[in-house]
Amino acid sequence: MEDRRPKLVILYATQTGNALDAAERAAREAERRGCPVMLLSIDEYDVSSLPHEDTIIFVVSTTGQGDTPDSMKVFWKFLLQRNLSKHWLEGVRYAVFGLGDSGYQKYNFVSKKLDKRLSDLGAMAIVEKGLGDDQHPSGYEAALDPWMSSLWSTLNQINDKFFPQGPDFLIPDMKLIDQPKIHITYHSVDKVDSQSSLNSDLKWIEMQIERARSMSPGKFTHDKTRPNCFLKLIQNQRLTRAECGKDVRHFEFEFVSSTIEYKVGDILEVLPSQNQAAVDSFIQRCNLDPEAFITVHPKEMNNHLLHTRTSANVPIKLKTFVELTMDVASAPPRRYFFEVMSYFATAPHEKEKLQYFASPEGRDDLYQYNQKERRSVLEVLEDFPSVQMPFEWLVQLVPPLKTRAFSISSSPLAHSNQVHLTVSVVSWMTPFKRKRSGLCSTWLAKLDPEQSIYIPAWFQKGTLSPPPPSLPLILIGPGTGCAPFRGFVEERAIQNESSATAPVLFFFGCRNEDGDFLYRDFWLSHSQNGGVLSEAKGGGLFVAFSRDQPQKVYVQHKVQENSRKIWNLLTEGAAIYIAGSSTKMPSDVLLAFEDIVSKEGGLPRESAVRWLRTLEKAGRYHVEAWS
Ligand code: 2AM
Repeated sequence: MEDRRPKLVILYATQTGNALDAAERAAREAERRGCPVMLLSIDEYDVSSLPHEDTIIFVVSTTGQGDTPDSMKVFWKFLLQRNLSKHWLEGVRYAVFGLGDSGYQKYNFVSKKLDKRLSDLGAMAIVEKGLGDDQHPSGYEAALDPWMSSLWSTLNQINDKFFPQGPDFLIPDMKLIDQPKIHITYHSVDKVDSQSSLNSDLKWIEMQIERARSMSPGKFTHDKTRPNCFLKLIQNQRLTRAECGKDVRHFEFEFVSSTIEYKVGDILEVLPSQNQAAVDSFIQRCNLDPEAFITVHPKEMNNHLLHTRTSANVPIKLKTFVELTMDVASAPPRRYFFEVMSYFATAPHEKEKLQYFASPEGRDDLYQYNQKERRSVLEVLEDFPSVQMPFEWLVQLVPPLKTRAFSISSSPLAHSNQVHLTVSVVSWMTPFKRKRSGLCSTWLAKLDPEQSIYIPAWFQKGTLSPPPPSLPLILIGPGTGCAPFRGFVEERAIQNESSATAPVLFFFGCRNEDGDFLYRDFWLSHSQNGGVLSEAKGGGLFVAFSRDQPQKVYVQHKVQENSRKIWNLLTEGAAIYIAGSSTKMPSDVLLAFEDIVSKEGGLPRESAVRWLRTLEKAGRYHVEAWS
């Protein structure tokens, strides 16, 4: 018999995976209420079919400085077309949930503008848009839970066929719906051994690159000039003194295979390796056979969500699969992991605790236990010893091992066969004083160039587009924010050998002159003897040492002190580039520029704000911030 129930279409646009998690949760909750769901990444949806939808749910995140995720760009461009009539989406019902960070100026910008545009095109919002906030003590889920419950009851009012047994009815036995979506085949060792080449490390790493590539579909496909590659580490040098409390490293890598083209301001993504002991403990804890040969596939071939959990078509050792694809000792698992664990717990008190964690009432406690304390999968499993999860579930739910992105700090003109990174080795204390450290930076910092280490990596276009030599530059890069500007200055210095280049002002900030003045000699040498940052060339180097005196001095203070110089350069057509690891820094620096434009340009504040916005639209105000 034909299923006449309406199907709920859920589209998500994600950059880091959080919007995907939220969308998957909404899909699961709808399915458990008996409603069929079609869950798609927004770039897999044909936007021209929007007017034919009945009800459509959007879960979208805002990235960087108010940007749409990469996967949403085509969809958004289509929706912005001027020739779409204001009746185009009449009769279509929709709901929007946004994920953002209120620490940023353009908080949840994408969900807000999507909501407005859908409504301008005649669609009708069925619930008020939900705004998830990373800054909330229990994360975006604090807003997701109430938004979803109002969504279910509204959908039920609109059409009671959505939920045949009402919005509060849940299919009781999760097994009815929740079967792992992964299939694992175990291969006999004899057969595998005959294909000896499969055992080579290189094959495994290639597979891993393919896996990471599939994690961001579209990102890699068309850009032939920035291929993925292996890099050989040739230098690992600490740039900071131990007393300053920071460990920032300079890494140099050599291209192994072909020459690779990249540009200053580009990004390098690096795939970290996991701690062997942690991988072994995980395998032991889960009673797995590390030597078994497996292939892993999603049960539904077109389930792209699970591509990240798929092995190549060749059998791979279980241990290698875990090591290369499953983040067992660094990333905290999602809420759904706890829910599935509760199903497999055999000790009653563990089951009860896990069920509480997975319930709306337990959400805040789970957030503290899991996200704030950054408990890894391995630690969580050790806390609940009665849980024995089948490997299929683990493969599906353990967070995938992800690549990490860094701003490139070299110019290809200065180092034809190399790429350099400037990396802060991340470590912090959780509220319960547990020391945590960043997986990739800690791993990189321990690598020894003598040991001929090859790492899988690939190049991405950065948001800081490379400036032509004739463009005057105002660069603001405190801390590791100086990374791309080291590349800019190296490049300018070489260009300057053949013909005169436009002036460059560079503002750097660090804690102490003696402690963490990154690349001190480099900047100083370029600011002397007619270098590109020298006064003789119309340039300048300005450094704010925040902790060398009782009151804080930051880059924005140095910017303000040089307001006349900056204004003159801006009127000559200069571009502003800002990079750094602080959430607040870019907005504080923007305020300083507003002051300058207002003061030196004699403009009221609002006009100064507009002036800078025009600068941004003209491609002369760039920001790259990371946390
Ligand atoms: P602090 O750690 O002493 O506060 C690089 O991290 C430099 O950026 C440090 O000197 C740091 O100072 C400074 N910094 C921290 N917050 C900032 C902000 N909002 N604006 C500009 N610089 C900031």
